[in-house]
Amino acid sequence: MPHDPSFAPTQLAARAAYLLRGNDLGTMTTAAPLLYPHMWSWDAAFVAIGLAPLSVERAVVELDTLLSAQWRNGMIPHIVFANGVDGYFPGPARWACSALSPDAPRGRHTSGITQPPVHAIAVQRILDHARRRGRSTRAVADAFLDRRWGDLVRWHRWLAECRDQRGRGRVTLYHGWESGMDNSPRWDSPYANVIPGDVPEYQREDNKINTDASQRPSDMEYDRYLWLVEEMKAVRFDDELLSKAMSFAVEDVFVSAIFSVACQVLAEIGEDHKRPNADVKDLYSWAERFRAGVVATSDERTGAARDYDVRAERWIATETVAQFAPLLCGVLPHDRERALIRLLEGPRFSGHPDLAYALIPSTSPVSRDFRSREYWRGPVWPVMTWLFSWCFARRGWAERSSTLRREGLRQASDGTFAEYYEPFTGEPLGSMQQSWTAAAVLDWLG
Ligand code: 9WN
Repeated sequence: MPHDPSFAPTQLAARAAYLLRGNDLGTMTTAAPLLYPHMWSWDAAFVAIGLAPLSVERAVVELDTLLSAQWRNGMIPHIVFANGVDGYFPGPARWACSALSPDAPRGRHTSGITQPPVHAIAVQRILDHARRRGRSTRAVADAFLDRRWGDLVRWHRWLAECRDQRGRGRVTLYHGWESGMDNSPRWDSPYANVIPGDVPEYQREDNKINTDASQRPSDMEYDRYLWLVEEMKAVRFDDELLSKAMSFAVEDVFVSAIFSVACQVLAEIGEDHKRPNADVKDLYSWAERFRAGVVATSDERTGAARDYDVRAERWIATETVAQFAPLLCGVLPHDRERALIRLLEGPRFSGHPDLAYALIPSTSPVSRDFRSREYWRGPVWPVMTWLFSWCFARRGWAERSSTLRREGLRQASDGTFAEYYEPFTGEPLGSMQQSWTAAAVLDWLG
């Protein structure tokens, strides 16, 4: 049974704000208090989106902290470690980035991989909120853009050049963690070809905090995750060498769609704020190239998008949320788009009759890969609901967007701010008090 809404919107917003304050270490917000006690890249962008209605100034600080850990080659790392905080594995010692890579930042510990590029969306939300505030707040947002424009373009250039070396219009990932959907069935077949060699001994921390094994990736999965880290360290995280050395290499259609949207958003910001023409032109051209890259993966009849396994030279078709990537960036011919929307809203996804809320499960409940409690293999992730609802609003689909918002808020009204939810019972799972869940609520109620 779905939860009875226990919190009214104003109470819920107040609790969400209180949560973000509680997870705030000063200049960074942890992704969650116990399970994730550091800053994660795409979490930080969503957190900034949630902070913007509360304080544009604090939202700017969040992105500044993240960008101050940007690598010299332009990569935004997937984790920026909080100084002196333990409790997460793999931590800075295991990654050893600054010892191995000349590109790693000096005064900050980070991981050596990346995450989905949603940051331009956060910049846009910050600028939008600033416009409605007084002169001094607007000045803070403008100064941020002056200060960080070059870094944001470098970030996008790194993705377009170093992570699409063959110019296919799709972002290549070398670790499932880079997709943000760590153990999605999307990666089962590429991971089957990752044969862990000599993985130095390790102790997981995550399963000491979340002790229900049915909610987290398995030990076998972790061996592979850690082996890929060793493969990266062996080539010192070098962009050129990674493309040859890694036993896991996939073109991620969902990240590619996000990247296309983010390039478009940043280009529009650049135009509005009179940034260099050459940057704006590059951003528009990447937006276009990655849109085309996404459409090229889509099934002619259903519109469903696929990932590509670079190592096995094979398309990966799975019934996951990533199938809907083309709906984010808008590329499909009309009929195909209609078919894909029908798939999204039909019984294989958000229209499944047994769902507690009409939301998009990470994996289709009718797929044989579906596991109702297991991380990215089935549960509904509120942050995904936010992303789809924002993209749909941008595409002019007001009703579709507000349905997701309404259902997302109904789900969140239990007040747990869970990382993910069981799709049929609405049971909150994973970490509670997850920052990006609170951020989604704040934006929706903002
Ligand atoms: C590994 C922080 C992150 C999210 C990811 C989510 C999870 C980490 C983990 O937590 O991943 O990066 O330890 O499981 O999959 O999307 O950014 O919230």
